Amino acid sequence: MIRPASQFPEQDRRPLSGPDSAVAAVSIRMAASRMAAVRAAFTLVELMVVVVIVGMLASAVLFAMYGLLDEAKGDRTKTQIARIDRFIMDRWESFRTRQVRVTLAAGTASNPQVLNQARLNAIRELMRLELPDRVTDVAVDPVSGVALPTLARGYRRKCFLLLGPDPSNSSKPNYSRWSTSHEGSECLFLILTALNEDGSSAAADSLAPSETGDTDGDGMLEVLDGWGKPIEFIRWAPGFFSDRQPFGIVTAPLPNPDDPFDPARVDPRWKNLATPPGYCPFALYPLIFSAGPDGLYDINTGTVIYAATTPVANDPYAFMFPYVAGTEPVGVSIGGGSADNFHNHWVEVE
Ligand SMILES: [Ca+2]
Ligand SMILES: [Ca+2]
Ligand SMILES: [Ca+2]
Repeated sequence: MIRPASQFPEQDRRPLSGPDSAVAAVSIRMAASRMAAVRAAFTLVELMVVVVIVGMLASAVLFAMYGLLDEAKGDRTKTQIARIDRFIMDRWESFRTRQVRVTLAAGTASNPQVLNQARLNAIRELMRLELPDRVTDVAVDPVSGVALPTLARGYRRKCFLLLGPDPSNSSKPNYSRWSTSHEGSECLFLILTALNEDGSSAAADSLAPSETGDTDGDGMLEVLDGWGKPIEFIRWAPGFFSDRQPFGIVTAPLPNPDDPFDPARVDPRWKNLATPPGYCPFALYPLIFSAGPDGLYDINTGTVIYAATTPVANDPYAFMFPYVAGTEPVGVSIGGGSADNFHNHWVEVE
């Protein structure tokens, strides 16, 4: 219990004076000084703790924001790929029922086998020309006897606008300016921005300005993912194993699905299954892929010139088997960087 000052004895309430008061003053100053020193040290520690905590919080927030940003880029890329996949697959499906006019060489017997082979060759050539994935698919004329299709003529006109005329042939685009880096994405841009016969654009309306750019500076535009890297395109990727192409190399006709464009099984490999390196021509689906968060593709896009492949021109399975160093099949993974890629063989179409 605290007593009021009036309850203390008289001598206790008298003010200090003389030597007593000087000693008391010094004691009070020393105590205050000690208190101040203690207080100063405490403030510094406090400050350091606060700095550390703020630093940790800032890192955590930045890390979380970076993760969210990366996730948003991934989501945008998946949506883009799903959208492009729908467009490309519609066109791909149309080749099943595509009418083609084939011209047999003089003196060739016209039997079903020959006609089916001629039709398959023509369909594959039209796929190369209308779904190009490399410079030579656009630049090299048909070799199977089909006429250059309207879409391919449109691609060449756009190349002419973007690349200018060839110095040695002013009616042709200057393909020497078109670098092979990101050529799949550059072809994808041509496909998506092609005009239909009625003048409407095919898929360009759904491409935002931020989705296109020329990252390699060759004049040809690419389709860009959420990270600003080109989304690549491979029309035939026999080396790519996925949900859509699960079996890869097989030497028995089943259970993998056949090439849907060759129902009569006229591809030369069907005659040679028992003899290595025989294998079944299996269904191939266009591959549309982003490098993903790590920016690495690690997918072999090859150096195939399809108009000159064997055993037949425009062979979708070029270099498939046996594997030869330097000519691995198109679509095969060539490094761990392919693991985080986004692509249309697994992306859920929403
Ligand atoms: Ca290029
Ligand atoms: Ca380019
Ligand atoms: Ca990657």
